Amino acid sequence: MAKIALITGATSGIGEACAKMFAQQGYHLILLARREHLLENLAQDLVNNYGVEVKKIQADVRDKENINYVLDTLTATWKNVDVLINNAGLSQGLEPIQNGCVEDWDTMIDTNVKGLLYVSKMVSNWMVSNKKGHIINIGSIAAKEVYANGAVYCATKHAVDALSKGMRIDLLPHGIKVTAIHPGMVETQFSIVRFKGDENRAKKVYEGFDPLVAQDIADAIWFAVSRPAHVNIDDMLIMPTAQATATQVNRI
Ligand code: NDP
Ligand code: 8X3
Repeated sequence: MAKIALITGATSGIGEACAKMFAQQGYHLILLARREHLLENLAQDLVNNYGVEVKKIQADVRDKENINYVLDTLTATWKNVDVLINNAGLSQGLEPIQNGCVEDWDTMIDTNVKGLLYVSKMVSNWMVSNKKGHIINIGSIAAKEVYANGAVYCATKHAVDALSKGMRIDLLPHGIKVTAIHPGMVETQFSIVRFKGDENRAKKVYEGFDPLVAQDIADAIWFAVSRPAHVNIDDMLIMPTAQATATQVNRI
């Protein structure tokens, strides 16, 4: 029977690259995100090109009741999830703490921390019952370092780092793997979202060097998932060659 991966934030960037990678490997997929037309297009593409089954869930990870409902009402077959990729996340704004927008803080904390928890609670219970599973949490270099004007985003990713360690301890008796993947700068829609649609400002973030691309992160995730049963990759920090720290980038 084919394995199943549930990917949050599957409609662009790292999540979309993971969906394609896992489909190539023959996984059936549960794809969760808010933008329905992108989910629909991606699902069609994966079904047509890889012959896998795809369950689309149009949902916002911040909506606790709805997340519980849409996941709980999946059939027993779809609840047989082998791999959960907690990828849905975002940054909003880039300001010093005293000028920060409280609504942006709520959005980041509710999505990156609470949303990840809501999905993880449901799926980890299935994994415990099924006596198998692998949870991949997408952290960031911002989980390891703090940079100017990014305190709240960095705090949410530090939380993902702590949650990954805690999940690994709590799920240890159940044989469930937990891996944290921490990328440096990846050119996706991330900066467009951070700068609220200002594409010119977003483009400048990646000028003068080769940033990571989403496929680089999907490759790393697949490496972690494809290790033998007795091996777990706890934590991986993946940077562009031209990036030494969160803020030091060798631009030409
Ligand atoms: P993108 O903006 O390209 O993708 C983000 C994805 O998350 C989209 O599919 C979006 O879908 C989904 N998403 C956002 N909010 C929600 C929500 N409330 N509910 C459900 N889905 C949501 O960015 P990336 O691919 O770069 O980001 C993926 C992850 O990687 C994030 O956790 C990010 O913090 C992390 N990361 C990114 C780095 C980078 O430099 N790009 C570096 C390090 C980590 P939709 O809008 O359809 O809901
Ligand atoms: C996203 C990348 O550079 O803003 O986690 O920390 S960065």
